[in-house]
Amino acid sequence: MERTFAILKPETVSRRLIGAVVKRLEEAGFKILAMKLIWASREQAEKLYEVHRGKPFYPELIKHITSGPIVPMVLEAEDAVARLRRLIGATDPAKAEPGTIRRDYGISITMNVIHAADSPESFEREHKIFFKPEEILTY
Ligand code: FUP
Repeated sequence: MERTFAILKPETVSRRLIGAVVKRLEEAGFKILAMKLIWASREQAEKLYEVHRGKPFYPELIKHITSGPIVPMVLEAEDAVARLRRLIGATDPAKAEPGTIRRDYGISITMNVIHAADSPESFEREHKIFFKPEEILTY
């Protein structure tokens, strides 16, 4: 079993789509090992998006992810990283495959519903920004 990391973004929480998206994740076979509602600090946001620092869209990215509560989560499934990336679809909702979460609920490239780790290494780095080891439940 593999683990991955996801974040339901502020527009997903404010549009009351937490349940709809979590339902899609559960129906796809992902097991939730950790999940909470938090308001990310600027420090957490800058760590999460450190690879994008200096890019033209970086300020907007930081502003958006800290604009309201978010739901970070640790998920488990066979081949979890790749499977979640397929399930959410391309970064730009307009270019995402029909039936993907971003295609169905996305508003724009910044407001694209959900963040997901793009590799096992990203999972390792990213989930630690939001969770202590004891918050990840084994069951
Ligand atoms: P993804 O892994 O699919 O979330 O995409 P990236 O890591 O490439 O981008 C991270 C976030 O940056 C995206 F959620 C949206 C934002 N972004 C832009 O706003 N403009 C771009 O051109 C690329 C990314």
